[in-house]
Amino acid sequence: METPKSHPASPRAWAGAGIAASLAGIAAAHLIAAVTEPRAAPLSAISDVVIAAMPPAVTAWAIETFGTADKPLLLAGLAAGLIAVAALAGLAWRKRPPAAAAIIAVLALAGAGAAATRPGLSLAAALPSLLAGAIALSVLAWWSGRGRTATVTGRRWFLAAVAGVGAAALAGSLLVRRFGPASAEADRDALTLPDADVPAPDPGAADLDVGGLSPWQTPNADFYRIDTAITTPAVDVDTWSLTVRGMVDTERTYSFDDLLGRELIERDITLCCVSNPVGGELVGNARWLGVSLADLLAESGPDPAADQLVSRSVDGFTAGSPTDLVFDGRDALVAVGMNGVPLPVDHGWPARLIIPGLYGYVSATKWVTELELTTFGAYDPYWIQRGWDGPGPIKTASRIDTPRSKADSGTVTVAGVAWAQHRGISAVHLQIDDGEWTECELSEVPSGDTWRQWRFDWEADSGDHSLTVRATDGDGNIQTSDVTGVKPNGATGLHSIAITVA
Ligand SMILES: Nc1nc2c(c(=O)[nH]1)N[C@H]1C(S)=C(S)[C@@H](COP(=O)(O)O)O[C@H]1N2
Ligand SMILES: [Mo]
Repeated sequence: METPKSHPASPRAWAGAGIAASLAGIAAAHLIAAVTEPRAAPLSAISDVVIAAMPPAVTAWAIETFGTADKPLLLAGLAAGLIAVAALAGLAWRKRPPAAAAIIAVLALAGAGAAATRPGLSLAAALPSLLAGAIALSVLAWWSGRGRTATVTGRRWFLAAVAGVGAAALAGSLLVRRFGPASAEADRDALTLPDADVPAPDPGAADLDVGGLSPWQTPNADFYRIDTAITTPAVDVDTWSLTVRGMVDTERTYSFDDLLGRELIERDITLCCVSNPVGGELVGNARWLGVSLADLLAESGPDPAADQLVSRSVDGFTAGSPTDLVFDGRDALVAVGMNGVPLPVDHGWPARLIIPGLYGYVSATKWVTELELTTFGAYDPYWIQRGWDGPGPIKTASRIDTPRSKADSGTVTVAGVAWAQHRGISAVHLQIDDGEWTECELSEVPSGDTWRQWRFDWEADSGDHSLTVRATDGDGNIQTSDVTGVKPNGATGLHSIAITVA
């Protein structure tokens, strides 16, 4: 028998083989994860570990620089790094197969370890990454063995087939994520929410009729999202539960049906993010349906010395809220509905907290599964560990929605929204160029817990102008013009736009 010749493929083809092998493995893993546990997908699990381990300064920089594009960028960066390492592994296999196999094994184990150690995931979460490694190794083994005697065309076909299977698996995983059997979406679709026992008060004329102005009620599809997790949890509502524990007389656990069986309260409440820049969009107003958080906690007999309520999500996120605010009579809710439908999966299905007057990072835990009564001294929640301040009042804010940058001379309706949740908005003023502050018309609102629309009819002369808005909260305090960044407790400063009138 003839001894096999040295492998005829070019180094570039070897690198290509490494990339194709790894992509096929990862794509298959993402498909398996999509039908079983999306958070176990290797790229998702590794991203979550990177996010969790990121130094606070880097996290703050990423939020300031990229806003909510930070996560897609992280994923793209990881994917690029992976392609580079996969190409290297392919090249290395040419001369030293064991070393190359070791590189792939280390990557697979990293993904497996990351997935298995995610909060709420089990050892089984390691399987997709291990499968990815096995596929990549098998492809490279074929390439270096049988591929040696194959024709150039044969090898090309092989790589094309591997890449094709990988692309199909990747497309499949995206489709499954969107439409698939992921039971969370199906369970959610199957649920009809009971009617509210305590309906929301009539908001009155909450919408001023101005084109380009944010609607008073933000549609769910347009509602901003902030998640520390790269892949949002798909919670099984049948096994989900909410436990009240810590400094209480009796620990209690509630099923989803327990919540639906309680008195359901409907309230319009505006939620905003502490990392919303001046004039930013990380704020929205929704009609939430839920049970009273205070009543639920009271059933467990909380120790009055517990000054912090720590809420935990199935994904490991935690928030700490002051118990004196939870119990002061405001409409703090464990919400199950949003704008007339069950809580969307991305907004916390099956249940989340909403506490009017607090920023989301210290109150609005999505996919909430545990409520621990404790003290501020005893525990620092997620963002506090990363250098953000403990809960403080929401800063009075106002935003110009329309016009954007151009207008025709004549009457131009300037309009926007203003918010200072729980204190409410008592006035909004607009300044044109360096002129006087003039008072704007305000919409009606049902309570101080929602944002408020404002409008002003401006007789605009052609030329360049600047418009600046300023709100006054329900306590009579005027929004500060001092400029501060979002970290550590929310941005301040006035929203101003430059406009050219033709
Ligand atoms: N589990 C979980 N809950 C969370 C977060 C998160 O990252 N994970 N982000 C919080 C922050 S910072 C905000 S501003 C709100 C945003 O809620 P939304 O995504 O429904 O708009 O959710 C809060 N609850
Ligand atoms: Mo936030």
